[in-house]
Amino acid sequence: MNSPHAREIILRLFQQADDGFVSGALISRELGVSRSAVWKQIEGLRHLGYSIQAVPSRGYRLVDSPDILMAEELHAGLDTERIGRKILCREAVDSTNRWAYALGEQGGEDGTVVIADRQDAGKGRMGRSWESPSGVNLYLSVLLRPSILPWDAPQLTFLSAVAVCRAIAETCGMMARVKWPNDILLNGRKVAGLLNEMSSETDRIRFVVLGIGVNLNMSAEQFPADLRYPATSVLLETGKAVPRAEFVRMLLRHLDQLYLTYLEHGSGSVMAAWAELSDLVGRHVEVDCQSKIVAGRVVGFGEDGALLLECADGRREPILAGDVRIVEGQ
Ligand code: BT5
Repeated sequence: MNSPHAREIILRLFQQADDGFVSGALISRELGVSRSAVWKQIEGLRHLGYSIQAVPSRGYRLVDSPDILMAEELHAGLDTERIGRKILCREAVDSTNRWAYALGEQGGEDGTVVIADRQDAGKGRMGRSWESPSGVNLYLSVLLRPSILPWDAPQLTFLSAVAVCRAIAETCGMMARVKWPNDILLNGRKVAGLLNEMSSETDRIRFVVLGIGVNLNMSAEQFPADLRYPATSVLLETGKAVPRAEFVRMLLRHLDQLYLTYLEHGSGSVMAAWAELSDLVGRHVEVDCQSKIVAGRVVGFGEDGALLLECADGRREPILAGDVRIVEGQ
């Protein structure tokens, strides 16, 4: 048995142990290897930073886990149906979206999740970049192959947004808000960004990549000075560090549930959950659509995810993409 698979089994046994102890005999039975091979696997886990106590006649006990993102550990506690059946983790990549896109082109399966500890060229929208230091945050992309039409793909951004807000709420009890189309704000500051990319033919999606970046434990000094909007991390808002592996599992569970609902019942309930997390309705905004700036009052969101604006002349304009700025004092 290869080491990653053996480690996944051992970590799962630790999670299932009532009193925390797992006997060497049980591990050796589950892995189908000798007791000395079990000891080697335990040493391998210790080498990765796991603190494991060995007590004669009781077995092994997991005392502490390192804050690393390792596919085996993520898998060990995951019970999702579609998302995360396959998880790949790397220490550093240019961009997890680029990695997932390449997997998509090579025929990678629906629900594959890729995660990096650090990105050297993390991507934002419209050629912008995403600051991605190591050891503190989450940079994750999901490869999906939904049978939906290409023009419905923007709806998937709302799905990731709701999943991120739910995972943050579950982690720290604070309700994050969404800012159309792809920002997640905590106490009014950007804590996460989403970037979806798609490969399609005229009326068929080949695959979609959902890119999710969440600032979990980033310190104030790690943010660049020239950010477009005020930014923050969960740690900065709550004073408490977030165990990253636990956060990933929560996020994947929410994504999975929302994705299954979306595939079965369409975008309605996802859009409704998203709209509840938004505080834009009724606000006066200016939207920079690159080719033009449109000003108006937000009256709602279309089924396709468009922002619906009522302009000064009473005309209603749906906007599919752009940067929103709230105009104060109106
Ligand atoms: C986004 O773009 O918000 C989408 C970010 C998506 C990042 C994820 S990480 C995993 C996956 N793989 C990738 O390569 N990307 C995705 P946008 O709305 O364009 O915001 C980018 C702007 O936010 C930048 O120009 C900065 O001003 C600011 N920014 C950069 N890094 C940030 C950070 N870590 N936290 C908050 N703001 C940041």
